Amino acid sequence: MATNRTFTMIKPDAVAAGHIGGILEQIIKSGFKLVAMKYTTLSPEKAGQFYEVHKERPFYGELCQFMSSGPIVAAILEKDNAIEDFRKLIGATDPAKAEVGTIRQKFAQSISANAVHGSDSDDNAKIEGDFFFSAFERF
Ligand code: YYY
Ligand code: MG
Repeated sequence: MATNRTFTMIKPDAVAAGHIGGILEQIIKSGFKLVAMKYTTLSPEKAGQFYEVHKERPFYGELCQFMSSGPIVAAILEKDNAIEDFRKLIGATDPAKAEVGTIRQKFAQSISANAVHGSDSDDNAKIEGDFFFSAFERF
């Protein structure tokens, strides 16, 4: 069954570049409601667990190192058609290929330092939200 929630992170590159406010503003103005949010860090081990599905891919080591290089913002978001609409809002993985006006086109630096995460399915949104938030930390 399709749910109306997705999970996002503002990644270390965008936090370091001062884009938390700009990115959250665009997310909220696009109709997403905050269900849960925290400013936190990922250890390399935690990043490795979060991105376990990518462990055979060549960029996995670099990805885990990057994701643990500085603070992040993790959040659960709610909107009708959340997964698809949020993927559209953030744009392609590679910001050079992202549509004009998308969050990655505006705020990302490269395919690896690409400003934001967005879940790719309802199942993963649930798994990823549960990775960061306990039941009493969300609405
Ligand atoms: O879902 P999305 O973040 O758009 O891309 P994925 O294919 O799931 O890859 C996860 C993450 O890995 C991506 O956001 C940046 C990094 N990455 C990379 O560093 N180099 C690649 N060629 C592909 C992905
Ligand atoms: Mg993905």
